[in-house]
Amino acid sequence: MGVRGSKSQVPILLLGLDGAGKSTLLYKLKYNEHFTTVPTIGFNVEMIDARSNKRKIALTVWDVGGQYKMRVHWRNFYQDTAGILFVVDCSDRRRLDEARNVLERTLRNDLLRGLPVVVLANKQDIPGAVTAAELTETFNLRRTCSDRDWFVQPCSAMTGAGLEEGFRRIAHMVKITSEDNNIKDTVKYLGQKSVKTIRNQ
Ligand SMILES: Nc1nc2c(ncn2[C@@H]2O[C@H](COP(=O)(O)OP(=O)(O)O)[C@@H](O)[C@H]2O)c(=O)[nH]1
Ligand SMILES: [Mg+2]
Repeated sequence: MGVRGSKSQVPILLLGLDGAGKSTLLYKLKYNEHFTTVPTIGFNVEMIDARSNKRKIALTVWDVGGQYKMRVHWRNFYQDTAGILFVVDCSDRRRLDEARNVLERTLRNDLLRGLPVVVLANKQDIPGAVTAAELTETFNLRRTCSDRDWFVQPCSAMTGAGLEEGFRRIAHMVKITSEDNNIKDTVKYLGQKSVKTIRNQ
């Protein structure tokens, strides 16, 4: 099944600190396998089939490296974004503050104003991981996200639990403008990358 067709391509940003599990969860969702990931230099891009209400859409998920030196590049991807997935390593309590600061700073960007956010509370398979409810409190999301739709989804990129729910959630939240919105360059780019098979829901 081709990815272009008449389906709307919806660009989603996948953000989070390095080591949060972004690459792992993309591979798990797409190939249902555990890949050995290497720190992402630059970015990964994957297309995930989804439905937004009754419409078939393809989420174009940009996984931009989370390492400190890559974060300055995140804003280059903001322009066409329809929604944000923010991944948090819930087993690493020492970096929660850093994750929170990065999320807050990101959401302050004008280009991302009002866009829906799903926070993926990842690594729930690890005993002692911060729960979705705790994360909501710690990140003070009711306040930080008061001007947008938001949701916290517990998940494990390792087992796959909660991943589809998280992606389904963002798919429902995004606003699809038109078939030919300004993401043609993205599609062109992906065409060159010869995207392989995509999962059917
Ligand atoms: N136990 C556990 N480990 C995970 C999970 N998600 C990712 N990891 C591990 O965390 C490390 C960083 O993952 P990676 O996907 O490279 O993070 P990224 O920098 O956000 O892309 C890797 O060793 C993964 O195997 C999870 O849900 N549970
Ligand atoms: Mg990565």
